[in-house]
Amino acid sequence: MAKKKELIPEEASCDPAAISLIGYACDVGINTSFERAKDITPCPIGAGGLCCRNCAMGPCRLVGKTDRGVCGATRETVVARNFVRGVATGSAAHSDHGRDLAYTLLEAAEGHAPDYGVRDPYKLMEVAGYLNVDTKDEDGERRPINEIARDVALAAIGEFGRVRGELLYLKRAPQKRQQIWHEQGISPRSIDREIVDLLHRTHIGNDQDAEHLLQEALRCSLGDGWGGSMLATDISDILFGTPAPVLTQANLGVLSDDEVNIIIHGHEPTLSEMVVAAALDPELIEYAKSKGAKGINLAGICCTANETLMRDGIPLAGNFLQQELAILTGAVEAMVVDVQCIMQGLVPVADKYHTELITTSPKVKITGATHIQFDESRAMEIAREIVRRAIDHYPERGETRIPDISNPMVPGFSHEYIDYALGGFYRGSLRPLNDAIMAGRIRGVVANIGCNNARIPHDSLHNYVVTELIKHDVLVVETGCGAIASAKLGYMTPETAFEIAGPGLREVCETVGIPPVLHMGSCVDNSRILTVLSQMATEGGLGEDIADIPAVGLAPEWMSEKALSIATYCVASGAYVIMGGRNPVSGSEEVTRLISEGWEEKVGGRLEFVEEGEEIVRRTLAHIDKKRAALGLPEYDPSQWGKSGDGRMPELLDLPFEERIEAIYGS
Ligand code: SF4
Ligand code: MSK
Repeated sequence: MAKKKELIPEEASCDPAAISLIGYACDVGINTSFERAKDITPCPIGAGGLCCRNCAMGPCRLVGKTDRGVCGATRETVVARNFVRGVATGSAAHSDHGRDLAYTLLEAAEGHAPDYGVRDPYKLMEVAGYLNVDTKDEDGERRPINEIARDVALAAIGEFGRVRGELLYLKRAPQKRQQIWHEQGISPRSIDREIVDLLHRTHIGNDQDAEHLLQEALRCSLGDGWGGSMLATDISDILFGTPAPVLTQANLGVLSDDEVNIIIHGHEPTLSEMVVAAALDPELIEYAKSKGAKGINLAGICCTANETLMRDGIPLAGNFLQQELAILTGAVEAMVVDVQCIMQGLVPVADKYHTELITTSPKVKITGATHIQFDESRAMEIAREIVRRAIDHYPERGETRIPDISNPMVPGFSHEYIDYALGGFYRGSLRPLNDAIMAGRIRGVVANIGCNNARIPHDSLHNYVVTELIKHDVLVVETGCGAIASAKLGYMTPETAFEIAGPGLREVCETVGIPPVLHMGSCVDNSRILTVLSQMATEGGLGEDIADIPAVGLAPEWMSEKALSIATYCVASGAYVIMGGRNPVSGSEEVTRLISEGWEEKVGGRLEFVEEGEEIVRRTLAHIDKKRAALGLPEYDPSQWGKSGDGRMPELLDLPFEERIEAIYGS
């Protein structure tokens, strides 16, 4: 019998906190996703998209001489159908998240959810404008906030099942982009309709033309990016506040040895914001003390973490592949989860400790976990109950092994804050960013987003590409688990710019006081990136469309179907997107061509799958330089920059006067 492969922690992750706990799990024989990824060999047929199980005559595995399924479906059709099903599911997940937030706003506005309210009235007014909601009455007087909030919520909910026309938010895109969508016939008619339409097409006996299937995937994904996700972001800001920078910490070292630790995990901020409030309740803090703890400590995993991090500074415990590891510290009293990216593997790990895994969404139950269903009308009461349960577990805590590893970070770069940082309160603008790109101080912009994937050493590709890009003067904006990887690496403080960033990027970061890697939020907040790109395109100097900007989207460690939807709507918005890991359409050269060259001809963006980090960086920089050249911008030349800026002061002050002048102005 073949000897079982051994899991080497240093090969499974490049995060020292994760490595120490993977090693511990191996020592004590606790099964984690790292171990399972080693033990399960992915099916190569399914991995390339060549296995169809869309009807009971299959599954049909189109390999070797088999080039058609029982129904006659070709490889192209099967591969495309599998891909677009992923896009539809990802789009549904994001968009349903947005719908739930719209219902929370409605409940709050109508007085049925007394623990919620409008925390950012300015954002409410802005969103009212996009959704054609009047903010003034017939006499020109401002309508009551709750009335506006109710109408905004109803208008948002209406976008999911819009009866005629197209999504209202599409008009937030540059004119040229809207025109391309109209010409291609891919402007989404409603959010739900495009998801249903796309799924319908994949049923046996429907759309059997790969290009046609992929065309509807573009439309469906736009309903996510410029619909469900954008609404989720906007309504979260209205309810919980628009993010602005805060100082906090990232990695498992944020767990506390002498406080009750509660981890919030998933994606929706609705309950977690209440848990944040409950954890500050003096009565509950006293209760924790009565059980021998010094207090209550909250930390987050995945995108619920990103939501509460940006608004409240709640520290990050880690990203997707660290969820089981957090429990392995032995220091977590409760892990409270809502929706998406929650591993069923948490249950057997939690069973080995005193940790209670609590599911809260009506959509998510996990066998073996406690279910406390969330209800907006009793939000605070439920949050308090959860915190109390966590406190009750504290006396059961045994030995702990919290890695003493965390890094400071500054998250909270909403597009509103970036405007403010660059232009001030009265003249908020992206002009300085456009100018820096036009001058070549910033070579271009990369959005590095997406998950971890147990098939790729944890965080390794995120860390590699981000390091290389900022070294080459590329400003990086991030969301999701990619953002958490950079935060753990310490790249999300302005000081990093002094150490790693290229000379031009460093000068810009020093002047504005921002890190070279900006945390822009959770998975749904990729819509913030779309907003920034649209503003850059309309600001002037970088063309007139998102496709003209020297920018690239990356998801080097993607794993979820939401990532497929994000990638597709970024492409449909004009971006070049590179995803790491295996190509899920590798089973068909034609489909691989259709999503790259084919989509580029139609919408200006293209999607490629590239496994090696070096090649991802090479293609990214080549694309940025190509776009710079097309705009007639000067060639990237780092030797021009770095002669100013605070970062050089210590070095310059050490030089004799003449040499200092020469260093600054040249000889
Ligand atoms: Fe096979 Fe066609 Fe059924 Fe797919 S739809 S399982 S290819 S018979
Ligand atoms: S949580 S979708 S693993 S980014 Fe948004 Fe992370 Fe990917 Fe989930």
